[in-house]
Amino acid sequence: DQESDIGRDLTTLSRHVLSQIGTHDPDAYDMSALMNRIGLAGKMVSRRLSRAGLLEDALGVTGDVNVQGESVKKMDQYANRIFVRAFEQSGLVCRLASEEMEKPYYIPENCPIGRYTLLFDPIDGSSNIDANLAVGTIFSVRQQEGIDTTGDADDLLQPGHKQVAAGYILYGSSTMFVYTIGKGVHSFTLDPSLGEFILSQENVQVPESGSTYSINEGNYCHWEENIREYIRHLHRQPGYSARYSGALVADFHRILFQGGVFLYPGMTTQPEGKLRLLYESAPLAFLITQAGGLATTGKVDIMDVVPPKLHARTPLIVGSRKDVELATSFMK
Ligand code: P6P
Repeated sequence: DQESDIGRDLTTLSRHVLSQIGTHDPDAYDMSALMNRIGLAGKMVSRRLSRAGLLEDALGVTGDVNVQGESVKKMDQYANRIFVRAFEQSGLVCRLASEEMEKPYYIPENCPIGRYTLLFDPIDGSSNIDANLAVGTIFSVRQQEGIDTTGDADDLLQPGHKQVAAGYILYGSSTMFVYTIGKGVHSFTLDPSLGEFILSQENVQVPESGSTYSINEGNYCHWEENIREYIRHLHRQPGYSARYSGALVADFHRILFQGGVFLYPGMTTQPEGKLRLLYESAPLAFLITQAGGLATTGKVDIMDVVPPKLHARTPLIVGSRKDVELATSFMK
């Protein structure tokens, strides 16, 4: 009815963050403004993605190779630039660390103690863009604990428990914003007619088990025997389906809402796995933990892992508690 429509459309992202923290807390306005700024950057990325096929310079690669040795997609570079520019005049974020930048980007005028560091993967799964498949942005927020004089961001080499906020934006059939500040997981849907992320579900809880598993079976020949044994075990279970999109955010989002398990394990060719700890696995581990699920390396909780360097990789098993426990039991 009219009243509930009005109530719903007024529950925007920034208002929800304020209500989560409480306006008595001075940090409430900063965190609300920070989330809103991330939302603005996400809306700009979403707008460009929705018209990518019509633009001269949105699809394809730039010709550069990033610090990861991966070819840079034009949208990776565009999205990274949007996040950097969005926070330059914000007064909120002192430093940005991104998959697309070898060193963090500092905004000195924003760097009094107690400001935030934003760690992010601007476009996760960017190889999907040219095929018009879902991609996402993943972000993690940590307290800026001091001025990092060496520029090596050594103060960021701390476990995922130090995160103050985490979330992602999923550019799918709709554009969704999912976040946690440690008080549950909440999802928002972009209403293009309003240009606002409107609350679509509060306190999302991941089902304690699911019927899908998500892993790149093309890597079978590189898996350790324990992973092969686990997957063969799943193949013998009736009713299990494989779902793998090539974009971590899309696979994670399906699991968050429908249950299941995603794995990018260490392999004989790459024992530390492929996914990054600080701005891919740790934020998703914060989210899944808040939603009642689990995220491990196969040995320990992702949130306990201390990265040796900024762009450290980690094996990742994430999803429904029972499914992750079963998978992890094969890793011992
Ligand atoms: P593979 C995308 O490059 C990404 O970082 C994740 O989004 C995705 O889950 C994974 O890598 C896909 O990697 O090796 O299966 O193509």
